[in-house]
Amino acid sequence: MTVEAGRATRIQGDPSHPVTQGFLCTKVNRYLERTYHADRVLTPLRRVGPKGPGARFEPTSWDEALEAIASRLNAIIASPDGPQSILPYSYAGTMGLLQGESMDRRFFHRIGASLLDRTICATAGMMGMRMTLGASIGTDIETVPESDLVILWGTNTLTSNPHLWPFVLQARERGAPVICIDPIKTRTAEQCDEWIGIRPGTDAALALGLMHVLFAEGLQDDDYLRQYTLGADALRERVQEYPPSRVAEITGIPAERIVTLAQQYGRARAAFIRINYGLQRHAGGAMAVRTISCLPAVTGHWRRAGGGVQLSSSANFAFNKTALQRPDLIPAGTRTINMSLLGEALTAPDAGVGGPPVRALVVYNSNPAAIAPDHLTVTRGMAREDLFTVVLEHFRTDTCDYADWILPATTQLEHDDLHWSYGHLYATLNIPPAIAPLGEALPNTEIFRRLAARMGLTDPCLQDDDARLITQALETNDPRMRSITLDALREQGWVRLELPTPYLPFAQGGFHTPSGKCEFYSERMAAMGLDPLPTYTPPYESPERDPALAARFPIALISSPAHQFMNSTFVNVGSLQRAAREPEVSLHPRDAERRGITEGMRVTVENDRGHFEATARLREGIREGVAWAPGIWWAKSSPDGRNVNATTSQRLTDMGAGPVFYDNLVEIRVAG
Ligand SMILES: Nc1nc2c(c(=O)[nH]1)N[C@H]1C(S)=C(S)[C@@H](COP(=O)(O)OP(=O)(O)OC[C@H]3O[C@@H](n4cnc5c(=O)[nH]c(N)nc54)[C@H](O)[C@@H]3O)O[C@H]1N2
Ligand SMILES: Nc1nc2c(c(=O)[nH]1)N[C@H]1C(S)=C(S)[C@@H](COP(=O)(O)OP(=O)(O)OC[C@H]3O[C@@H](n4cnc5c(=O)[nH]c(N)nc54)[C@H](O)[C@@H]3O)O[C@H]1N2
Ligand SMILES: [Mo]
Repeated sequence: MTVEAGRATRIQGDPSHPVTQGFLCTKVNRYLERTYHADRVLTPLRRVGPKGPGARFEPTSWDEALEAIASRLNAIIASPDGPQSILPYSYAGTMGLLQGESMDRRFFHRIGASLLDRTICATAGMMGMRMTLGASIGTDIETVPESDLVILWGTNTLTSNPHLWPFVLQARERGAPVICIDPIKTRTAEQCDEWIGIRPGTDAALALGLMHVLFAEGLQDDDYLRQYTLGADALRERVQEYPPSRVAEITGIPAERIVTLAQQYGRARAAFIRINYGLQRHAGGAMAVRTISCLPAVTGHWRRAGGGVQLSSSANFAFNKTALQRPDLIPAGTRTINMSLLGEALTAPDAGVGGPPVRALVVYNSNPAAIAPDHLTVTRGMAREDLFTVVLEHFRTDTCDYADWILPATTQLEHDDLHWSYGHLYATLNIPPAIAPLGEALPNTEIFRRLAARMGLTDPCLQDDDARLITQALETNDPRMRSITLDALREQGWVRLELPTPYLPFAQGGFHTPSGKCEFYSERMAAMGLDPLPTYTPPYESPERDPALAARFPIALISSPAHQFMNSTFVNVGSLQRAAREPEVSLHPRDAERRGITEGMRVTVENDRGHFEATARLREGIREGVAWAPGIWWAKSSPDGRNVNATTSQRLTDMGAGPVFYDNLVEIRVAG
């Protein structure tokens, strides 16, 4: 960061960082444009006039805002509905440990607010991993150059995880083919040696088919299976049900290619599979992740550098979250509300889970009016006159249109933080901040400290400052965290976890499951009433499960990340918005032709839940029957005031209770 006279003038990555190597993604390159944006919220704002699109606000003082919010929350706590009628709502605006999950949690725990189950992104995949490998731990991406086959499976790496790409290129330079499995020929698939255009939501079937061939052709590693896995015989029997011909029918991939892909995989010594969260946003999302994660144990690729599978590295980090979040403050019997069911929580009299209705919503690090599924139900709930809403934000997002109060929050340049990662193995410290807070903005931690004091809460832990929070996060006996000390972090900014190099997590078993083995057969899943073995679960919205629906809405809509945006963040940054053009929906030319749609036409994308307008883009590089609406536009920056989540549902995944954003059938027609 270059700062001149208190103003940040240039942003750069750290060239010495072993993973990022100084490279910043498209969005963060524009972080200064975003930080100094003329639309930043720089004072507390109070709504004047009605809630909803076009809501008007007037500036006010912190004193007035805090007093009003504190007295309203105290009144709700004292009312018959009690503290559980207050719901915090936060997710990925910042994933910093301080500004994302420290003082905020203490505050809500202490007042006895409803707990929020933070499922919106990753819980299905996390459960798939947990049931199979025991935790969200996988291949160290720094070993990927050693890999002899790279499969990018349900991941648009160049967009959503560009820091992996240089490692993939090194593997390719040494001869590893790079294959992309995705219903869409993404910009990543364009750069790969091969694109396999799978039917959405059918990845588990493909993995079962691959295992069928692996066993049939004797390509399994019997020694690894015997020593380090549980249920290999049962798995072997299960995959008998998935011969290539059947898998071809389910996945839309030719049977010969399924056979040759299995042979390629089985003959490789250290194949690397990168899965991302895209393929778990379907009915059987957890099972899909679980089933794919069985592959490297069948072939024993975990033994060698570069081999294995990675969804996330997050469980390698063992910061002291108990100290940070103080779950001991939670009153016994406090209910939990699933953030993916926000629409239901705000519109059902008992918040969908029993207990009082939600009377107050406190949103920070999130833009639920744009990003939560079934957006029209969400905004109908947020529009309730009796709902008291406070939003901590940088900008007047869709969510702010429903706020009673907006509080100005600092950005990453303006506050302290400590970060983990879900791709690599380095912790990062962000102190001191590069610049002073702009205007009257305050860090989330400070806002919750002040609110607690104003509400008369005297617990000392609600006044711990950021330096103390950092110290508390680092107090742990976990051996992996030994290298992560404040001094080391201060010196370099980032430090690798204390793990061997190369780090081969499961070369000799050591899985984090109850049995210590890779669990093809899961006792825990049997206890949950689920199929204990890998299996294929068709999408909710598919001809298999709902033929009548599929006849009316024949197109599977995927709304994965846009290259220029970070979820709904950066949507209002001019240069990025220009590059993303406008809300678009890509479809196959044959699907377009059948509907009289031509390139650039305004179309309506609809189903029974709702509709939104977008500009049609025709591309050969997409499966027929699939459409792609890159996300996540602010509804208010869309021509008809709606975004893709007008069509997505509040159904949940098989495990982890996550959303099924891409399990979404629609029809597309010429607008008007
Ligand atoms: N630029 C950018 N980067 C981001 C984000 C962003 O919004 N913008 N978001 C960040 C966040 S919060 C997350 S969680 C991560 C990961 O976010 P992900 O949602 O995993 O994003 P992608 O890597 O784009 O992976 C989605 C890919 O999976 C494909 N896909 C969808 N359904 C299926 C399926 O059934 N099977 C298969 N095989 N593929 C399928 C989509 O076509 C898409 O190319 O990205 C992070 N990085
Ligand atoms: N249709 C569809 N919907 C999706 C997805 C999809 O692929 N398709 N992806 C889903 C996924 S993976 C995720 S993770 C969620 C993400 O959903 P969210 O977690 O809501 O993420 P954003 O939309 O980026 O909104 C974050 C907000 O936090 C604000 N913010 C950033 N830093 C700070 C801070 O320090 N303090 C405060 N107070 N605010 C801050 C930003 O200005 C921004 O408005 O969306 C989900 N929704
Ligand atoms: Mo996410």
